[in-house]
Amino acid sequence: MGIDLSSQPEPGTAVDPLDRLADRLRSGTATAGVVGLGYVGLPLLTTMHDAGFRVLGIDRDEEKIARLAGGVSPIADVTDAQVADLEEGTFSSEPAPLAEADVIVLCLPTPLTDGSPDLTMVLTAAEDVARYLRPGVLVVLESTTYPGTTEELLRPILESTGLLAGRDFALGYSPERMDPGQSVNTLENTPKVVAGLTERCAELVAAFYGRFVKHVVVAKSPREAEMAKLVENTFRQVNIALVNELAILAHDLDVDIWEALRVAATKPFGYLAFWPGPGVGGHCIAIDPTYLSWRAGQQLGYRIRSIEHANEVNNRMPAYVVSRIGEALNDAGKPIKGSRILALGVAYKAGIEDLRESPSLGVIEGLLRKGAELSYADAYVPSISVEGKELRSVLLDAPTLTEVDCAVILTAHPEVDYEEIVRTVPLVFDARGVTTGMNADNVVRL
Ligand code: SAJ
Repeated sequence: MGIDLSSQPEPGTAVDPLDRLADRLRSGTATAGVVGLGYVGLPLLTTMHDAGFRVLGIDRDEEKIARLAGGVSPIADVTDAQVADLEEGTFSSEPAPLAEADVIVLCLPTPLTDGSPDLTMVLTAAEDVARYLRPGVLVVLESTTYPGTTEELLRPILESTGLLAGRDFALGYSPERMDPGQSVNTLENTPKVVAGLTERCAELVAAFYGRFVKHVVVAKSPREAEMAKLVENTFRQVNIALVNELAILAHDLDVDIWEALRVAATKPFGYLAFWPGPGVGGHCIAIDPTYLSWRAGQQLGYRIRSIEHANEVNNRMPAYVVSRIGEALNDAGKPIKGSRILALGVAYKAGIEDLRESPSLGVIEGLLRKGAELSYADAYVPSISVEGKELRSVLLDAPTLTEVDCAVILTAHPEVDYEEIVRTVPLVFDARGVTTGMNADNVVRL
């Protein structure tokens, strides 16, 4: 087969490094590296592999790397088989293999430390990338962060190498839209917002994700893409806080909030259903909106009051749920102190094992502080440590259920038989509305 000269440069002319990258993306011969192999990075790595990329997985957590190299996945959304399917040598706890990558995606956590954005892991990873950056590489940040991060923090670190973004290497931003614990919204079928520092960068980011995402949406610049992600999660945080505050009001007005929300949800336009709960967990909704409010404070001297208020309402829910459980036990003539209480579900949401920021832990701590004899059951979470105690998940069998005074539904994992819980336990407090269809006088709902 003859060489296709049309793609070869004229003799004596240097190949534009970004053209070479475009060729590799187009021909599917690019090597793609992911830095940060958590809930976002690991699914991205396996999806890129399935799309034909040679992939590299970098994570500073040596134990995680050892498990991955052994074919074991640390998260429910990626199976052991998917990990084992990756080539030998895919994983490394050192950044050196990035020297072989044509595309490098940063998927590092962006937590809050003392209420302020903590970009330490992103910036450390950027320093690692800079050590191995070459002409013709595309660097994309996926971590959720405030508008301006890619251009004002990432770009200078990468350009400290002397390479210029938009000329020697491409730089972009693309927010993650993972929805942990369910398989309907996949990486491939969820529209992916992308942005580039320059138009050329945007083309390359779009070409990269277009290899495995059905619908790529190009934003005007990284700032708008960074902002879009925070808008998405702030929307959830504020609306969850709204229904939590309305749940408190409805209780005081003797209104069944679950029934009111059920019928409200029949409105086919201009409404999106949210549901009250014991609070907001996860490393996204509970944290990301504060990045926006913090940035406003840092740059403009004012905070976003709807975000601050939503944080305050949601953060107050665990204590409110403890008070309502106390009220329900009191009505049954029992104090919290000495009552045998079984907490059902400790993960931050149904169907997953993730404990981060879980409001269930706040409720459990509150009940322990009031002297409850507390046990918990969560098939996804074998053990927790709260108030200096190590608790192990108990089996939801008859001996357990007949021994407790009260069961509290904090995270409604789908596998639990809530009808049996209601039939067997003398008092059930339901903070998730999973018993609304049951006519039982031993159930109290949030
Ligand atoms: N929650 C409520 N009431 C609701 C919805 C959620 O109390 O009506 C609570 C949940 O129990 C959980 C927390 O809020 O503790 C967050 O729930 P979530 O459904 O937002 O779940 P996350 O944080 O795992 O995933 C979200 C994604 N969820 C959906 O779009 C459904 C999405 O916003 C982001 O892709 C993701 O955060 C992220 O990574 O930003």
